[in-house]
Amino acid sequence: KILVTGALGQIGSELTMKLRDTYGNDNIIASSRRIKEGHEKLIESGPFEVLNINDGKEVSNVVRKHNVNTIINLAAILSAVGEKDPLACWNVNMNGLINILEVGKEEKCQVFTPSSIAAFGPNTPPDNTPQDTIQRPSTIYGVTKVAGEILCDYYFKKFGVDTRGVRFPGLISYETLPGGGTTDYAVHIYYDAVKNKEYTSFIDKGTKMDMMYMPDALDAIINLMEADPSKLIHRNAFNVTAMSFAPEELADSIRKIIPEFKLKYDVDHVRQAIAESWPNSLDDTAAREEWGWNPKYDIDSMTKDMLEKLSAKLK
Ligand code: VAH
Repeated sequence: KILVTGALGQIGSELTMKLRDTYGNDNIIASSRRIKEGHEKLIESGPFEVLNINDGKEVSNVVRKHNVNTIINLAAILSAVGEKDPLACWNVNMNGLINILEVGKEEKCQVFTPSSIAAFGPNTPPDNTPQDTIQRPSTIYGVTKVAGEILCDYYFKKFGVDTRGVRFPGLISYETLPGGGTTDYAVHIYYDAVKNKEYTSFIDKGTKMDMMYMPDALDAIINLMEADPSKLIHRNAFNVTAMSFAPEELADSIRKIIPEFKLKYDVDHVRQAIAESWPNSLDDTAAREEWGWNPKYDIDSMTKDMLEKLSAKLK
């Protein structure tokens, strides 16, 4: 049985439905700190628990109640929101995580926790960033991602908990909006392209960041969790990426379908500074070699699918 925390978030809402399709509705327990409207179909399609991962007893109760043997811990506060409330970010991303790892140890669960390109900082080599390199992030979110990677490796080495993770780039999807990150511009641009044929970006021209379409992100989680552990040299966390672009390159891709699309800029200096502290492109060779990572979507196939799905959704 698989427990998904943060199951109503940008990744969790789609992962839960894909896992239910793959492994059967009753084998996937979705959980969230609170019920949010717009997720009725997910909540009704299988077991759902209101769960605050900062309450270790609650986590243990849910895991034992449902005989959970795999925990996918997606509950987190992201980069931009984290900078507004660093203590809340630390509390959810670290105190919540160690509760998950402690229960994983006690109940012998496999544990997946996503890291992020945010785990790198301004003095990390920015182009083709290596799997193993310096990690001195300059956001509290990034601090929790590096600390989380090291904590997950510790629980593997010290207690044998089967912990695994990937460093996600910006994730683009049309089901659930992202929860306050820096790469969110690459999602909002598509909504505005469909609604207004123009978008004002809070990230500046020329700012390259790694990105990935959600279907590839979901496959990454499932394929890593199903990978043969004897082949894993790394565990927390693998560089994974599918593409890297700056806002004007995304606008070019959109204009192949909406020729009159206009991109404007109104730079948000907080999120611009965060974006500039992150890599321009990642080297994901280790993920490809150790568990067969191989993304399917590039910028144009993602744009085609996003615009089709959003045109239907926003009609
Ligand atoms: C954020 N979407 O912007 C998240 C992610 C790599 C970016 O961690 O904070």
